[in-house]
Amino acid sequence: MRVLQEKFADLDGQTVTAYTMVNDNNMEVTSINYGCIITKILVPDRNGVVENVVLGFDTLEEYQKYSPYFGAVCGRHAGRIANGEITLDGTTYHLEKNNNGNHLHGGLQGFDKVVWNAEVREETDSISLQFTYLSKDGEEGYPGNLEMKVTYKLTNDNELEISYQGLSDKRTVLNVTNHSYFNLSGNLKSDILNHTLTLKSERFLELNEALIPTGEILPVEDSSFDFRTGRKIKDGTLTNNPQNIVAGNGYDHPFLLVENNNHEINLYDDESGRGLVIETDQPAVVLYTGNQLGEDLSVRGVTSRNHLGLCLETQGLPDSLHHPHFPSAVLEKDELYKSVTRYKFTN
Ligand code: FUC
Repeated sequence: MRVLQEKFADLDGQTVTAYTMVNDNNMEVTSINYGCIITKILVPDRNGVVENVVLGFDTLEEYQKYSPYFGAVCGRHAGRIANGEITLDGTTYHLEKNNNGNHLHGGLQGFDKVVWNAEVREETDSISLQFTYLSKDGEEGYPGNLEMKVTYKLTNDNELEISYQGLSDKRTVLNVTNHSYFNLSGNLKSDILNHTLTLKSERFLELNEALIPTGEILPVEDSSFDFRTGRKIKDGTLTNNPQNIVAGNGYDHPFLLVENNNHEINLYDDESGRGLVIETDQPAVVLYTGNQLGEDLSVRGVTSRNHLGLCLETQGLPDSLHHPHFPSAVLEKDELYKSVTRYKFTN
């Protein structure tokens, strides 16, 4: 196993480096210390052909100007917060409103748009990259100096493990995720509509027109949201279920997981034979099927289009401070936030 390092860009006197972790099966994960962005994941198909299975760019400018959070770590709070307002202990904090009057994915300059420190760690059975970042009190409106640590670890089982840690000197909120857009066809040969998703989830959050949770938790039974025995993503584009329509023809919904760390999220592409099993300790996964990708981006030479990639964002429930019956995103002063999600690729 090895790690290759290459200069990716210069940014305000800082160097952005691309780190490529390579395992003994020639699986590769490349990430940069800007936004902890995963720019590439190369994995074999059923015939051993190694290709890229995530959406990404080759230049920093594209990530800065156009990226819909490709591969990035989102925080401090992934997902939307209505009106960008949170109230903690009687004080209302006004967060950056960067999405139609609401707060999304940490604001204008969230974790996805800052330079992190990076350190390479080589162990016997794995290699890892450890990214650290100090988010200052008041950044994007959030209270507390927050010390963040994100670790990407690659093993010889073709598993990428992402672990998050956070520690704040004030009571605050924290809900982080990775926003990779997967496309298992390899090098974007097809879109993701024929991918099959199996999810251990019985309930999902209803969204309003602004894609903010209404507070209602709906059963998946007898609907295009029932992925329990496997369902193609295209089902969500062929139905007139109002929740698929509100999402822009597809899915953009948090699903509550009934199990953790037990093959709860399973994505499969029959054409290439590639599979992805995601296990997490988080209560939910947001399935976003790239409904807003549009046709304005060139993704390594491929013109973007809706449903070119899909995100499986393991996290807590969005907007939980406005819905007391949701698990809370509050992080107590000096309490260590810890979370792990593992992505295992099969072929
Ligand atoms: C996802 C979605 C959004 C948004 C964005 C790029 O997480 O929830 O609707 O478009 O990412």
